Amino acid sequence: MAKKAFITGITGQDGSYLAELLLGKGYEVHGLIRRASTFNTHRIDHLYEDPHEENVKLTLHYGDLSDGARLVTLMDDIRPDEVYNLAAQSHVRVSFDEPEHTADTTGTGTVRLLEAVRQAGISPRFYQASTSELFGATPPPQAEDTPMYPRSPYGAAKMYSYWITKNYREAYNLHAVNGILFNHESPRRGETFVTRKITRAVAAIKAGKQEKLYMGNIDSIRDWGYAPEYVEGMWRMLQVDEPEDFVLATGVGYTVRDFLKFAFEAADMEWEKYVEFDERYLRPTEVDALIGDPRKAEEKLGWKASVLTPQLAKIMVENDMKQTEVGGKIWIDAAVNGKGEPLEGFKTWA
Ligand code: NDP
Ligand code: GDR
Repeated sequence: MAKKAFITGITGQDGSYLAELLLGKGYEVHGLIRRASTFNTHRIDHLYEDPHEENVKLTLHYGDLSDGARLVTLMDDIRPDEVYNLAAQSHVRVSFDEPEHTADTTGTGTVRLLEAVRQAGISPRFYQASTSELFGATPPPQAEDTPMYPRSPYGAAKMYSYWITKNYREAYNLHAVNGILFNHESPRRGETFVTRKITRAVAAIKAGKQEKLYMGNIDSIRDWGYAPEYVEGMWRMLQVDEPEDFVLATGVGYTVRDFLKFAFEAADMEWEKYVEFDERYLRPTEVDALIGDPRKAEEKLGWKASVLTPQLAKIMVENDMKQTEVGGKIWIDAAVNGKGEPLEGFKTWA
């Protein structure tokens, strides 16, 4: 019997790669999607299977983390072996504009899903998408035992999810783990996160379609890895028999300014000629520096990031330049390894 996985946030960056990875491993994958007035499944359209066919491996279910009753029904019907809770209002800057909504989705949403698992009387392995934003004001390097000090409504909501996941592990013996993931990016990254905003602008400027790029704080330091490798780490965390929390990171930090340099250089341009400051992208409280210590994941999971930030910037710029060439049509990248070869284990498509 194929293992069954349930993924919230399957339409997001990580959810789409995770679905590919699990389908490649032979799982039956179930994903939660939100009803919207326009299609929101472009990151997973290449994985779509006609539900009228036999042996369908990917099934999408309407629902929302704000709707607990729906989550109970889904857990009871699907009875998954593994649950990955990736859904969230995941934008830190936006969380200052919408703190209550962020608390409801990114915080309370997690306990709704944990409760749904408990009420359905099932005991799947449970992955919670925790974040380096939990460390916030605590200086790097940051590891699993570093004191946490979130600096945004998003970070505070994720803090609740982190602790409620641990609590369900201790209180109900649920096999629940927190993956404390540092920033990870890809050609599928949402367009308003800093890396993708930069690489899309590089492609548009190169093509003569844009003149300037307006940025906020370019002194902050982040540890940017490559998303397909991080979803592989999520899966590995759930294969360990003892549930434990893990940091995933490259272990190397760069400033936003460095990322600008890498991205513009990938298109033979100098960033200083195009970038201007706009205070609207500043945050009321900033997280100055995040650099992870991934040694525990390497020792216990055999996981190590192979794509570092300079190469990541190049992968993203190349993909955005291709997208610009094809007139902004949806162009789904394949997951590759540090040498640009197809990453093992992911479902491939025609
Ligand atoms: P995205 O923003 O790309 O995806 C978020 C997903 O959550 C989308 O599928 C979105 O659906 C869904 N979603 C949002 N609100 C709800 C809701 N109320 N009910 C159901 N689904 C909802 O995030 P990423 O893929 O980048 O990140 C995945 C998870 O990992 C998030 O929880 C994020 O906070 C966390 N994380 C991300 C890191 C990163 O660097 N990428 C680092 C550490 C943690 P829709 O498509 O309809 O909007
Ligand atoms: P982050 O990612 O807040 O780290 O959260 P983001 O890419 O939004 O910001 C990174 C850094 O860049 C600075 N910055 C700008 N950011 C954006 N978005 N737009 C700008 O114009 C800009 N100019 C400068 C920011 O101030 C910040 O310092 C991401 C999300 O994926 C979270 O869900 C996840 O938990 C963390 O990474 C780890």
